[in-house]
Amino acid sequence: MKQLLDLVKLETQRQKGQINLIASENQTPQRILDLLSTSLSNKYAEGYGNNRYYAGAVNVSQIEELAINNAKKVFSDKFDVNVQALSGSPANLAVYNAFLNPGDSILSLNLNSGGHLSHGSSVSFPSKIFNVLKYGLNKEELIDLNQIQSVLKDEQQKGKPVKMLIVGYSGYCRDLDYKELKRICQLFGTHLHVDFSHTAGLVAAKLVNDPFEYADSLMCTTHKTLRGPRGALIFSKQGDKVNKSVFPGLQGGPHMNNIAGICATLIEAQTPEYVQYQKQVLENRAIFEKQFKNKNILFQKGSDNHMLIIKQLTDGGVVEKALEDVGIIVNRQKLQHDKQKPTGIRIGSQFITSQGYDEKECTYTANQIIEIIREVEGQDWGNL
Ligand code: DSN
Repeated sequence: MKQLLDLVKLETQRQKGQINLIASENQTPQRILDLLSTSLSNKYAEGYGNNRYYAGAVNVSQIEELAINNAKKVFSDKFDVNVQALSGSPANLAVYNAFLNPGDSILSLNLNSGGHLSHGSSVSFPSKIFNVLKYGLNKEELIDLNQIQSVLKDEQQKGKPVKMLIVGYSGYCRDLDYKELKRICQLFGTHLHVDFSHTAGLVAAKLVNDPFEYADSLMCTTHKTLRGPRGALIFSKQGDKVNKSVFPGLQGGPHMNNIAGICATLIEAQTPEYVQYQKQVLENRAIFEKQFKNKNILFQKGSDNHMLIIKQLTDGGVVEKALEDVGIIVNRQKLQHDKQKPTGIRIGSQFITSQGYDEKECTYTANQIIEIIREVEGQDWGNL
């Protein structure tokens, strides 16, 4: 036990002592983490509403209802909400299970363009069930709407229309034109599923485009920019279908302690302080962007969210390691034309913003990154 507790202590110290720029993590406030270790963790509550497979679920049922109501207040009251999915990948699987049949075609962003494994990558389970087609980025490094439209058209002409277009990303810095995506989907009768896991906090604070006006279904994880505990929210107009897909389709008992933490996060997301935090996330990203631009660091141009992607490295893995050696934590990122080694690194501003970083610290950190990249790549890198 001592070994275990020491390791937990070390991890807490690591998170405090290092500069964390992993774009998918956040420092969830202690007041919310405290809810994860309450008695709620002890309770089984398979089912929904007042219809549970176990007695004694009266309190946790009300907690779940509170979480659902607050998700509606933060995002949209026009959708049904499921708060039971354990995380992003199972939540996406639940959406596919609800709206697709085995063998159906889906179209999603390829991994090297910033897509996510759970959108049907060849190593994921959905790729065994569905016919997965991919789109990428155009020359301007933007999601290629023409390619999306032409794949949807080709497949329709072949007599096998694409059932679902998945948009959303893990490594992409620009906002999405949901209106145009919906227009394209409507031409081909394609379901538009939006995975806004990365930008959930920014959507909650209304600082990026609102996907709820146009999506048929949506999913977000709760632990990235949203700044909650691990979990996921699924939004749809056919809540019964999604609920059945999550339980009993794919999962057993919901993690009621996490649902309480998610509920607290959603309550906080309605406060001015939370909106200010999300604004600071964007301001801090802009500070990194300005420093990189001034020093000719090569990165995918323009960002509307918390992320930046540095590109044209010889090996993003080597830069990742060199940065870790000085206490800066990032992750290497495969980019569009990468065959073997990833030539990018991805950074995000949301974790350090939770730790109170502003202009001074971000400027200093950006310059440390620039220094390490030049040490690894040679002083002329980016100035060529
Ligand atoms: N692995 C996460 C990310 O880094 O974006 C998404 O699940």
